[in-house]
Amino acid sequence: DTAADDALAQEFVEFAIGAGVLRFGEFKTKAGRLSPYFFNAGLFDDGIKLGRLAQFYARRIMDSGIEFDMLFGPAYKGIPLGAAVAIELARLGRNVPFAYNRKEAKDHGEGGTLVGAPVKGRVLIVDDVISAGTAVRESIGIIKAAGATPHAIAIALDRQEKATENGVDVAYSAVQQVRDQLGLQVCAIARLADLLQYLEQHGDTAVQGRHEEVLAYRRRYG
Ligand code: OMP
Repeated sequence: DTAADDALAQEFVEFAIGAGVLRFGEFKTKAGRLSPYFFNAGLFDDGIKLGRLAQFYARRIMDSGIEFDMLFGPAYKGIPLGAAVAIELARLGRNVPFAYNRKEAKDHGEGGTLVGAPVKGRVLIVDDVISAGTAVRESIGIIKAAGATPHAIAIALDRQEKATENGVDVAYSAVQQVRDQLGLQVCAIARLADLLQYLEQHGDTAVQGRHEEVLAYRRRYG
């Protein structure tokens, strides 16, 4: 990690907490883990917040040096994310095709489950969060079925948790699995480690006491 990476991650954590997107309490994750924090990307819910979010993604994507031919936003949360990132990348001079999927196949009109640009070449998935790695495996399946190459994934938050296989926790992290077994590059705006750093340094504020809870969660599922 470079210092510049770190500064962007800290800025992002502050933005997400300030926007009420990153919250503390008791939440059940998709993998059934009881988490003291939750990141709800659906709460980037106005033009300024979405635009700022897209700037964070675009900077991370450009700085990562990942090569890709198009963007794919998986339904539902990835659709506005992918669209916002496509607009921001174009604003920065990199206009790339964008596609997304429907959850239900349409039997009239254009038909099928894919919408937008033809899904081909090296695809960069734009999604919200990786926890145990189920969602990303679904996206990979959709892209492969379309005959394209799932090449990389950009997410806002890497929760740095153990992957699951058939519902059972395994020894390696979900992101390690995506990188090493599925062969995708991963770029995250922030990771659990960045959240922990933020909580440690802002223990006298509205996030007082959260550091210990999140640390305990990492000990169990990280
Ligand atoms: P995995 O499929 O386990 O990697 O979980 C990722 C998905 O969980 C995301 O795409 C979200 O739908 C959801 N999620 C969040 O949005 N924010 C969180 O902080 C945690 C989760 C989660 O359920 O694990």
